Amino acid sequence: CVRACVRAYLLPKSGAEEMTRGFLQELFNILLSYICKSSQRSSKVLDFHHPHQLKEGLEGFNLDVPDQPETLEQLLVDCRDTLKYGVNTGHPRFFNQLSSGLDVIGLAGEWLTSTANTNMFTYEVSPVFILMEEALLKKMQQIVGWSGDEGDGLFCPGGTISNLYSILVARYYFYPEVKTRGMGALPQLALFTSEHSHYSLKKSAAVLGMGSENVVLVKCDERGKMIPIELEAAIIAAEKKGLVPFYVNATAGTTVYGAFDPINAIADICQRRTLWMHVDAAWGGSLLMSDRHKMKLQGIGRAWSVTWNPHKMMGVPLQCSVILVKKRGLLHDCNELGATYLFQMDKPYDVSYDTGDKSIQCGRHVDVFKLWLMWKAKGAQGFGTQVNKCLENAEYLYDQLQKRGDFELVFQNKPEHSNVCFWYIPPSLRGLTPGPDRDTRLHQVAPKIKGRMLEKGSVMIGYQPLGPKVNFFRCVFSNPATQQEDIDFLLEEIARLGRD
Ligand code: ABU
Repeated sequence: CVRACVRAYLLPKSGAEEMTRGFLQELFNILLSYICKSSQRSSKVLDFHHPHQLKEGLEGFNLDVPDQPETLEQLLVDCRDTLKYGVNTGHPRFFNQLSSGLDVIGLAGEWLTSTANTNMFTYEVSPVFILMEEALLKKMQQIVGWSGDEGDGLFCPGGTISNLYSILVARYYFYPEVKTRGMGALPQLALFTSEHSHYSLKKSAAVLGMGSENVVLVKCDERGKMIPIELEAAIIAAEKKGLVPFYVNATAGTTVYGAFDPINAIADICQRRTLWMHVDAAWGGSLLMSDRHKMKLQGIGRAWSVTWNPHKMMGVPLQCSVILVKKRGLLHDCNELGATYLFQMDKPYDVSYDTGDKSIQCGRHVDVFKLWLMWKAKGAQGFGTQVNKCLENAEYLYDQLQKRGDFELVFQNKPEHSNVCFWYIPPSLRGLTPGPDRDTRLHQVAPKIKGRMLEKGSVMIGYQPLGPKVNFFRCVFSNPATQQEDIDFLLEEIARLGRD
């Protein structure tokens, strides 16, 4: 029926149930075959094309939108092509990003969320999801180590926005007048974060009108951890320049090295100086689910706010990020504007459940349900097992790299998170004396291999330079489908693609 119908009608047109069922069934078959293929090692991670090739319309895949409606059959072809030319981030050999994998329960949650198609601003339109958000936030606050009478939070569109919230509420906590009078009423503020921390801290300071240059990047040790005495020195130096320090971010799981800042030592400094203490655990927060690894975040309960992204190692479909704020009511007071068309105070229920005014958004996507459903399916224990598996994979890769003569580790220490950073040394560079000439040539190796990797589509891993270190690969594990055979394949494939 779907094939025969041109300009077919779907629900809500009356009598269109059959047509709707047929269309969605066909779509479901496309999705199901993609899902089944996505974990098969024989399938490619990606079928790469340059932007101009995709724009030219490969095999009739047309990115332009028409004036006249197309057939349902064509829409299904478009859906198939969209998946075909995309990247299979659920593939066990996709190591490119901190978020990967394809969790079937999470996916079911996302489907239900879209079907419900509602908005998180008020209890009246999202009664169940609002209460789920409350329950999950409470659970996560408890895991962080906050007591039952403290803690607030929100699900946010990504870790950058969660970090932005932390700065927003910190500034409001010390200077509530900023809400009405703006930055002109405030002294020149300074924020502190490590040189390995995520760029969202600087971006947020720029967005909030505080200036990215007023984010002081504190020196790290060789392993990428913030050095507490350098923090103290940086605070004193900023004060001498006339700036007013108010906020410190400690990173639990840096993006490239996967390093954990010494949270307790940083918290001591913040406590002594009455500075807002945030922990960006966007990447490392998942380790709190593992009895084996949670001690790496020791002291996180002392933070005044925490970012935690379940869409990373907990495998929740994008996006699922949380900002937790210890002081209750602060998010609301900071952001509340009381739009009377939404947040009427005389509604027939407890309006404290209209949580929308805690947010800087008006419309807010339901990100909680997929996490809630996955938590039901796995239990906290299941997430812990998942995290342990990812970290075992990282240790396995680290061990293999140590054994091989054609790779070099960027730093020698065992991985603390699932990040493993390394160079591939092609035959022509082996035995060369370290120095600028070797560095210049080594810098070109990872991008060259990456180019060949994309063309072949067999595996995907990212690279970057960092400080004085020339381009190196960063492998990260967050997909529970990845096995040791995939790690062996990765190294062999890099060696194959990296031949001079
Ligand atoms: N900080 C967002 C994720 C970055 C990454 O996947 O590499």
